[in-house]
Amino acid sequence: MKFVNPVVRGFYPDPSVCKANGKYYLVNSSFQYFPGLPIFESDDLVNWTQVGHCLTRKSQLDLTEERASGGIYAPTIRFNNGRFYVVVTNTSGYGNFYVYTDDIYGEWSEPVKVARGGIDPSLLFDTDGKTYFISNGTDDFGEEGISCCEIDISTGKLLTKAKCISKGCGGRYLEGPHLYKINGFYYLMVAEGGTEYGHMECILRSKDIFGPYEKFEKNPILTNRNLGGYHIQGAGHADIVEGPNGQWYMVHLAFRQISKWGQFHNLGRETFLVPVFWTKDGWFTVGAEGTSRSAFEVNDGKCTILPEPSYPEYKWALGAKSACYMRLPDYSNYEIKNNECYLKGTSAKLSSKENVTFVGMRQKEFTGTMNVTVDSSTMQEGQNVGITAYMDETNHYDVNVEKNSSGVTISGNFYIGGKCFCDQKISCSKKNIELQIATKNEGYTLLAKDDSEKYISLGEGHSKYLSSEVTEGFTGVVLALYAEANSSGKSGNVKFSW
Ligand code: 6LW
Repeated sequence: MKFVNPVVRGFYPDPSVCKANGKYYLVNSSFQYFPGLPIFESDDLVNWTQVGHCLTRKSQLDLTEERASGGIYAPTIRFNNGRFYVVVTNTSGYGNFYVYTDDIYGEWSEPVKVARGGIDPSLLFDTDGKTYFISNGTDDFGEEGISCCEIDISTGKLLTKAKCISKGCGGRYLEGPHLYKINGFYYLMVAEGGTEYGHMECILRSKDIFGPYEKFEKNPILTNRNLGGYHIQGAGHADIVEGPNGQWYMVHLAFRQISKWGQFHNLGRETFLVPVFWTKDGWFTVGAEGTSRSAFEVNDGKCTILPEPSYPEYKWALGAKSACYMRLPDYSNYEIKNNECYLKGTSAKLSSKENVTFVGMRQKEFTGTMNVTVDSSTMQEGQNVGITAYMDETNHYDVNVEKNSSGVTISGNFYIGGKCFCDQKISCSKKNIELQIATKNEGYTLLAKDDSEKYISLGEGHSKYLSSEVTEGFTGVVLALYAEANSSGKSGNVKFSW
């Protein structure tokens, strides 16, 4: 099998994978975006199609006023007795819970709460019918590490005290634990080192679920931290599964730097794939000597690093399943059709923690364009709408259209650290206003057509100011449409097309 990484591109972090009915299912974290927890399906672990989301209703997920990178953290997906389970933490107070479904293409259950702390929960359905819940954090005796307890999967009730089963392998930020039972051993896989440049994945095992766990002498089994001048960094937070033809694979998160030496990433953490190789004594190693690469060939239990692939151009087009909204959207403000949509603005602003009218897609590649036309005749005077390369509420680059009595004013607004920089504004009296965001590895250019039908640059902004290294947090850039109401709270049903 030959493949190119990332296998799921753009901000799709914290991957977890399971096998069911001959197919593979993947879930990612989603933070302040709605719906929560995107779900993908694949036949081969390489080509993934989104089938839906787990959290699609307010009763499952209320992200009102949620800060950027708050909300829904790392999930785990498992399949047991014909039922899919996804367990996750809502960090905005609700804590750990799981949802389940018997139909992966349908709706998921209401949340079932698990009264345990920590983040990054995972489930193990043991061969004797018991279900174990693990997460990082403190156990019932005050000990820090990975804690484990038995739960009743029909109610979420705790059946035993939670006990610390491991303190990991010495790295900071012990997280992302998963337990597997394979050939009589309990394997505990954990991420350590933090989700930045020191990230890694380690493995331990025991004959008893509550330990003691023995560490593999070749830990970490995955890290890219020693690859200088290599653009894929931050590899860790992984899950393993037996792939087609009995070859095992690991999905993990990593990020692509904006360049070989530019230690910034604005596309967020993405989903990567590496092969897993079992050793004779029942441990395993992964990837190319424990590293993740942009292209692999896996053959006969060995892997070869393939030459660096060229990354495709990204052409923005809003897709129904991959569309992401902000916090808790009021869907009555949105009407999305094939190549157009109608958005109604409210008093909520883009640069706030409110439920602004906003719909977008993750930026999946460094280079590409987003071309959108706004019908100014559908706007109310004084209202602002536009397109944005959005990292969080204080860091985003927008082509903003404000309607006035004689037409519109279009400006290139660069919000960095909550301050707005605007280099260029143009006036336009046309009905159809054409806007563009052009992206390259190192920068974004904001453009619009003036009355002479030429694209005018409204300024350039560096990608690094929209990177996680600068803005902090766990998300990546989302390329979106937005609409705000005017100061009297009025908005048209503003038509956008692309
Ligand atoms: C995730 C955890 C982490 O739950 O970041 O730094 C959190 N590591 O594993 C959000 O992705």
